[in-house]
Amino acid sequence: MSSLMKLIKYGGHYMPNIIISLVAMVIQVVTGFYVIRLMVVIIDDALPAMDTTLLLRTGALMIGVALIGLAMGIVNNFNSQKVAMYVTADLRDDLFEKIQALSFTNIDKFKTSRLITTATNDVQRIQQFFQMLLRIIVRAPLMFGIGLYMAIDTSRSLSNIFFISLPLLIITIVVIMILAFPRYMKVQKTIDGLNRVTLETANSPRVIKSFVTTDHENERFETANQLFKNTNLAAEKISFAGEPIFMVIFNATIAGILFLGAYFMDQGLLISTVSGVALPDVGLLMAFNSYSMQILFGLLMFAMVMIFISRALASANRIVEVLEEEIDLQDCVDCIEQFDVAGSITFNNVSFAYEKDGNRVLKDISFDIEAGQRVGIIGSTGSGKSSLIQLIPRLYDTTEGDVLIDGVNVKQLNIKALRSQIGYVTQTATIFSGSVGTNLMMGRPDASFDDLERATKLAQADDFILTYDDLFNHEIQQKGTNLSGGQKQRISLARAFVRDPKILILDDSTSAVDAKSEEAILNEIERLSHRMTTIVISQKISTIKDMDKILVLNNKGRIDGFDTHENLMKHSEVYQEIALSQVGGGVPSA
Ligand code: DUT
Ligand code: MG
Repeated sequence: MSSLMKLIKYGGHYMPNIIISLVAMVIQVVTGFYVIRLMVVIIDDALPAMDTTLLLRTGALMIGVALIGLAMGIVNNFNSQKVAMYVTADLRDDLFEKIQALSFTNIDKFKTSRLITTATNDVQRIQQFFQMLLRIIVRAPLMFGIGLYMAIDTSRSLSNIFFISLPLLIITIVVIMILAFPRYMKVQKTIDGLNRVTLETANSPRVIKSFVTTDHENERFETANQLFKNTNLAAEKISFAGEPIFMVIFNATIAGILFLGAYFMDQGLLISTVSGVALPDVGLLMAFNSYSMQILFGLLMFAMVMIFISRALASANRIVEVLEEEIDLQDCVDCIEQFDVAGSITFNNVSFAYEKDGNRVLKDISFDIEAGQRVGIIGSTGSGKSSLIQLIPRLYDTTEGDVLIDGVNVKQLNIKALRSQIGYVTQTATIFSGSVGTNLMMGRPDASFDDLERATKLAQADDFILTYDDLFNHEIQQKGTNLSGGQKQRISLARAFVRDPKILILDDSTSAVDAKSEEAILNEIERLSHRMTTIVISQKISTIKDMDKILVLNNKGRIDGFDTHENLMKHSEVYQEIALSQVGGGVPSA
């Protein structure tokens, strides 16, 4: 419940609308009761006495009051919709901001599909909740309270019927709540599953089609879909089952009132005297019946609110969980805000695991890279190369040991300032929809045309970009589907060059580039080496053998050697093995 209260606080910014909405609602409820009173006047006074003037006057008043009620209903509705929309828009903004701030470890924990469900579906539920809340929350207790008071005031003896029907109704509501809540919680979880499959399928249509695993994907989706359907059905069944039970009690109460009323009249009770003639007090019975309806509708609305609350509660918990997730990779409090990286990198006994208490991917890694050095990293797949370099821009924190840049622990450096001086080209080239230019300028938002041109040349991307009629304005489709693998790699390389980084990290970033372009890129890096430190991960010895030093990782996450190509060929078994397997792959004998 506390998580829902936290979200309700979002309404605070829209107090005027909330107040207008609530006041309108109170007026609407009061007009409803006033109409009943007027009806009693017509039945008990105007009709028996054949008083046409009173009849017309009261009738006109009834219409007027009913219209005011209607207008107030519209005002209430409009304002509650507005508040619900605004509140959830704010909520979505906050969620998005938080998701962006989450570290990789946080995201690994939540999973992308879960975050998507929360930012869309869960927020939708909260929107529905707000709409309901402002329309019903005050109306239900008002209708119930005033109705009960008026009914007892009208006839104490008839009111006895409530001793039976109200407890029954309240028990029904409570049972529905208890049964529905855990089920709705489960429904949200199955939506995650559905999103996960959809996301994966939509993300890799080519792999699925070429491996002809469409059937398998369909099956996976079918399973997730069935699970969602069944869980949803189980939850809705509770609401559906509750409704008829509720209606039976509701109708039985009305029937009971009429039956009791007729019985009392038969017994000579409920009689009023008009102009000396004793008549059954039909007006009183009708009024009592109308008040009862208000009481029952009040309860019915309350039951509906409860169902919406139980749904919203599940979503609210999930939203607040994300909003309050402690970002495990925080900027330090007294960190160095402004600094110019020179480019030396030190690892001191670094160990790293992706999950707390998880398997160590890197173990006791120590090495020094001087500013301006070019360092290659090699090791078999899964040896931890990508994991290692992600610790430099502090995308993850070490589990043990420290990473230092220019002798300062990266944890003491302002994250934004640190990352802005590092050019990191990820293993899979990531391209965003937009233009070539917008992609490149992610490297540096204030880059000039010349900067873009220079970076493009360094990355050997000029040969295709400069052939576009619209140059940097050339459109790129989502995920760069209109580019080849090598083109994507070169654009992401250029994006890192635009930044003019002090530390350049290439994670197997030339794997899809032709040999000639790769050589040209490596030559450019060598030419620029006085300006920056470069780390190049590669599976190929030919790519890194001319580097100043090469770091070799074995398949246990430890360093097997950190030396020049020549020395490694003599002393590192792992390196020798890799070299041997690549003979003929462009490696001259050592
Ligand atoms: N790993 C995780 N979670 C991740 C990424 C990797 O658990 O988010 C594991 C997989 C592997 C180990 O860490 O067992 C090292 O992975 P890494 O990607 O660092 O290996 P690599 O040397 O870069 O392999 P490749 O040459 O295939 O890129
Ligand atoms: Mg890798």
